[in-house]
Amino acid sequence: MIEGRSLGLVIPAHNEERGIPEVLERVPGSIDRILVVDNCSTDRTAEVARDLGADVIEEREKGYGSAYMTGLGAMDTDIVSTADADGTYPVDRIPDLATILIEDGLDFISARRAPGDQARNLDNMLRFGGNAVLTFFTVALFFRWIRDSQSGMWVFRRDVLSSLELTSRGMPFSEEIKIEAWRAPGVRCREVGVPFSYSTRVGSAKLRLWRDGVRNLLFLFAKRLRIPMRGA
Ligand SMILES: Nc1nc2c(ncn2[C@@H]2O[C@H](COP(=O)(O)OP(=O)(O)O)[C@@H](O)[C@H]2O)c(=O)[nH]1
Ligand SMILES: [Mg+2]
Repeated sequence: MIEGRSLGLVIPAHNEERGIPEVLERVPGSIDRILVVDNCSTDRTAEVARDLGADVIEEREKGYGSAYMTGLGAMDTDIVSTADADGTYPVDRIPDLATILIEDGLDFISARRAPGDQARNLDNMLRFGGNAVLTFFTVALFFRWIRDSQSGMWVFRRDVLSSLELTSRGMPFSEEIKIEAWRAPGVRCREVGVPFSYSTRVGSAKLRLWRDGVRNLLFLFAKRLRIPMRGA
């Protein structure tokens, strides 16, 4: 509970038996409910999550957005937060973000990732470059001042979901939820910086850099032009 409001955390997970403990062990006590969405895992993700006290639901349609649509729909707390199942996001900061949400009268916060001690390898540079390109086009196409369009950590009032038109079932879900929140009438949004490091990821990345990067970019144009994009 934060200031009398219940607080939940939704975590999409595809084969993250190693990442789940990294996340769940750092979840602060003020988070009332943790919901792991097991998305077609072939490892012990669900079992590990249950053993650590999380509720687990299954989503059989594979995809980051599919997992979130199911998980967000099943969450019942006043305030909802999200994070990857890989240990990269500082879940210990969620209560602070929820406090800002309540005290500043906001509806939606997206955590802006401030890079920490990042290893300078090609993979990380491509991620930063890709994120910069996608964020540039998000701002250019939708005229909303967002600086980290690909962040997967959000803290928001659950009732804003009904104002958002979410169509993506894949990785573009992350940019889409921000675009929708930022342009929904009456929904007050803010980005708040959090420490972040890709290098802390446990287990293999599920994102495929080039394929998902290009898809996320095409999705922005398709959404801007209101053309439904298959497989997004
Ligand atoms: N890419 C992807 N991630 C999924 C899927 N289902 C659940 N996830 C989870 O979504 C999160 C994001 O994936 P990740 O590889 O960390 O992407 P990145 O943080 O952008 O590098 C992880 O917790 C995954 O386990 C899926 O079908 N595809
Ligand atoms: Mg991740």
